Amino acid sequence: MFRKVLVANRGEIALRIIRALREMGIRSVAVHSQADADALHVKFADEKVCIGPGPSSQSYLAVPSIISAAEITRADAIHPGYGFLAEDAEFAEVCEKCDIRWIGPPPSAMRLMGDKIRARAAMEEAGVPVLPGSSAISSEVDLREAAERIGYPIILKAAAGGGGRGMKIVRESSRLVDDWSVARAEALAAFGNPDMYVERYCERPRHIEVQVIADHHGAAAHLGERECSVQRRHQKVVEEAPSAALDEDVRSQLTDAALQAVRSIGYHNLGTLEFLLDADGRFYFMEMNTRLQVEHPVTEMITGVDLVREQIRIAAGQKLSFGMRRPRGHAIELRINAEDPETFAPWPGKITALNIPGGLGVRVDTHIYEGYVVPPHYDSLLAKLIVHDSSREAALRRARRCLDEFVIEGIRTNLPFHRRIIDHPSFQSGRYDTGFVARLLAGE
Ligand code: MV4
Repeated sequence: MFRKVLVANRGEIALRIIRALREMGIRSVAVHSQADADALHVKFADEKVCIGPGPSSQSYLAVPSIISAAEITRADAIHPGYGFLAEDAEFAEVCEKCDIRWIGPPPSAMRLMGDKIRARAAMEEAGVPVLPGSSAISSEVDLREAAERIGYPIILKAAAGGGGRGMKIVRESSRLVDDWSVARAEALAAFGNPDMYVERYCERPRHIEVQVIADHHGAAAHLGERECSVQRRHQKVVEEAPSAALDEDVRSQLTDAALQAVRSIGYHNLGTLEFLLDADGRFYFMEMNTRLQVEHPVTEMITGVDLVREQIRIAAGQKLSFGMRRPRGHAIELRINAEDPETFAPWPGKITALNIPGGLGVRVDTHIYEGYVVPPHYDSLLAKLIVHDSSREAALRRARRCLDEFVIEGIRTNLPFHRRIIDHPSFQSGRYDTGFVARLLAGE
């Protein structure tokens, strides 16, 4: 097992990883920007290294500074968390070349899933359902042929896109070529890669993802699904497990497909397969995230598996510590952000008063404290409130109770927005899709 691990991240997830390391008897190294000198992840790590100024480009994304910090502190491995360098295959390779173990999947798998066209082909190869679509479109003739074959509406997607970036819906053939040109130019500007492909557009889908994990000894497992349809502009706001939209039959088809995918691409460590679920209950592969996800605690709450500990064990060459798990009860996660609850504008500043909810079945993953100053340089996630209870109804009541107890003063937060979501009849009933938040905001 590793003696010392460097955590290449900040905020709640850095703290989450440092906690796992401490429980495993592994020393932790925090890296931090000048803006994060007073951050909790720095306080709770065994060692700390300042790696640069506030902006992430000069700190949490600065590969040479992070590698130097690992070498100076003689860390055996790096855990990247989520965001920043977590899906950077090149960084993973640099780590391994410097004899620092990468706590994540093989760089080859990261690269495969980073190219949405190759990922789609690999899934089709593995027998995982994908929507009718194309490979890379290289000419107007290609484009027309694909669109006619698939039928409208279609969606144009960037090979280098993902997470909702670089997409365009086309509803009629008269818009096709113009939209493609614009999308292509946008993809080139945003990702340095103009490659596009086409899929049939699925209206009002649900976003359901499957947590998978595999060790280097041939063991692979899924840990059930997470329902992530409550999103605003491709940012998840609420996640829950299990999904209210799946019966046992579709659930087992979905998890079987995810597991089959993992085995077929030679994947190791933790990953998530994202699927669209259409109104008829059919599911289709969307993309695979080759990292620990923000919403991983939802799965931890219903399975009892410490996913970060498993990641570390797997990277150190150990076996999965569990067999297949029957999920228990229901978990809901609310992402609490420093933002205006009406306009969603980021709202950095000093937290002057704080009350964090607690009690049975309540978990709050956060790095904030009274007096903490939320810096302007990073994403607005302040805390994740995760509740667990025996049923969805009971978990909803617990979430509502915790929202009543949660007090954050001095800055604006989306706590009021969460109360609107939790109280909404569509959310209460479990019958919602990826258009739910937009309709809520439109007053429908
Ligand atoms: C789609 C789709 C409908 N049809 N693909 C958005 C994020 C990226 N992972 C892919 N996304 C979508 N792909 C086809 N063929 C609808 C979306 C989509 C979406 C997906 C999940 C969650 C929220 C969403 C919001 C808008 C669009």
